[in-house]
Amino acid sequence: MNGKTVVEIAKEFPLDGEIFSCEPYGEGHTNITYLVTTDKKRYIMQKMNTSIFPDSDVLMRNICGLTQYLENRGIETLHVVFTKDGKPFYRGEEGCYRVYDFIENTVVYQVAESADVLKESGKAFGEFQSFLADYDSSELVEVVKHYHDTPKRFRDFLSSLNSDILGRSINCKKEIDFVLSHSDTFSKIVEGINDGSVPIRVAHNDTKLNNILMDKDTNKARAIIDLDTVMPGSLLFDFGDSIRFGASTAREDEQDLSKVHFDITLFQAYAEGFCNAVRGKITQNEIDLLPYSAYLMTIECGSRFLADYLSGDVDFLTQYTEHNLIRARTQFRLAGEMERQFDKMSAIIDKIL
Ligand code: ADP
Ligand code: GN1
Ligand code: MG
Repeated sequence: MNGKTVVEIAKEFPLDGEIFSCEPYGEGHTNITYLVTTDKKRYIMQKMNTSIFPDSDVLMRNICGLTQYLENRGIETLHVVFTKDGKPFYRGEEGCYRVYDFIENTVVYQVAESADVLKESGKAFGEFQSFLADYDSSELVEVVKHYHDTPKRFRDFLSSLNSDILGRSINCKKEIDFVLSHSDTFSKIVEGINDGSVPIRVAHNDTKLNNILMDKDTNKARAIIDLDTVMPGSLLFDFGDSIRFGASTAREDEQDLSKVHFDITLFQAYAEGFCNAVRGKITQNEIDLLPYSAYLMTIECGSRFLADYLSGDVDFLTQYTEHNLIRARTQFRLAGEMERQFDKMSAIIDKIL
């Protein structure tokens, strides 16, 4: 492709020092992330995913507003580096690129190494909910409509299945059946939002454990990142998605399913952190739906992975052909185990709140 190299693009930003490397970094599924190292500082540069977030201007306006708001309140957050000509991102024939300061001395977990790590992340995501409670949501544009509209995600799944453009459905009959046989359980939260029984709040909407940076020395939460999807939503999406990813004994793309289990101790740890942070603000109806939200977010994400596998891997970044199918399998395994432990989850929540 013609156009600038990633190093040349990085030079569009007023970085401190001379660039000596620009390498792929991290395990996000959406944006293409690079670690840019100069002789003085480190930065994160991202090729923004303009197929999922087509309006980069609006997206970056959301992020700048939000990070400014958090920074003004002394909360550590992403710091956007503007281009040399004063723009929040670079746009060229190569695509759209943005730069953040690298938040140093932090770690990101792809799997919860201990219950304490998960409890700490629960506390941080719960507090994030509270910090944003007063954020003027008219400042936030809904950059992706129907993001956690699970019945719509199901319809999208059906259309990928019907098209089956690569003939991959033959490889995943069991997984397809799992989604189809659970489709009557998908609408509870969206219905609650529509009838007003589930309040709309500013939510992060993508609260997996690798979207939070923890301090290397203390293991305390430092910053919540990946703010692309911060939009009006439900607290239940945030709780549920964290459980989906964090209360698993294995990575999201573990190929050996015998290693993948929903761990009720990890659930309890996250629930304690999160619920204590939203105590007094969460409504009884939300409390009652917390266990279901974990199950729903897990099955929703599994259906999205499977739909993307059927559609030829267009939404999620993948490293190999079956990657999305492998991810879908872990999600369905977890969702199945959650279904069988609903009562235990409810008892834990009742005890905390
Ligand atoms: P995606 O939207 O593709 O998930 P993220 O914004 O989550 O991309 O970034 C991918 C990974 O890059 C994160 O999981 C984290 O490891 C790392 N990362 C992103 N931003 C920063 C930052 N400002 N400082 C340190 N690490 C970061
Ligand atoms: C994506 O971008 P990332 O990796 O943090 C996805 C989430 C999914 C998640 C599954 C914008 O998150 O919705 O839950 O993968 N983000 C987007 O791991 O679609
Ligand atoms: Mg991410």
